[in-house]
Amino acid sequence: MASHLKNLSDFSHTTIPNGENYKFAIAVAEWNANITGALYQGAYDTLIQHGVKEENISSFPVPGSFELPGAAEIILHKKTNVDAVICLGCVIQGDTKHFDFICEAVANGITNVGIKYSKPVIFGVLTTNDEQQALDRAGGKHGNKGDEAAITALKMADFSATIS
Ligand code: DLZ
Repeated sequence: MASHLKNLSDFSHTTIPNGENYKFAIAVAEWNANITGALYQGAYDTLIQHGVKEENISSFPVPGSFELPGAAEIILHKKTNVDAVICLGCVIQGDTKHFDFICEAVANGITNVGIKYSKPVIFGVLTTNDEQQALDRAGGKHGNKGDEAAITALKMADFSATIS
């Protein structure tokens, strides 16, 4: 199908696929739970709105964002019928280098798990300077990045299913 696209503008409004045939796992960090709870609600509601069945969404809380790649790995290893994993977290800049270590580890870890299992593993982790920036992106003035993560998961699950 991609070979019929003639220029970049053809990519700009790809439709959001119906999710009725797909199974999703959501791993969500408990750190900054007021933010990650909103991301989770946004992701869950968006999947339901696009046809995903309730019984095809499994949810897994983990302590912090650092645990998300490991959780995704365990989920894909044990639940082989999951089509995509959505990882949700919120890392807020502090006074130490902890922020940099966590962000880099999570981004690299999520990338590597997806490649290892050849399945979409979606990076829905806010990395912000302060709590207000996170709130703005968890149902505030910049939308809800949980919704966006769910749409990405739907598109990538469908992408994977249609590649032969
Ligand atoms: C330790 C820590 C700190 C300081 N900050 C955050 C954060 O802003 N967001 C987050 O999701 N997790 C944080 N954590 C916890 C780590 O992700 C992890 O759970 C611990 O280092 C234990 O591995």
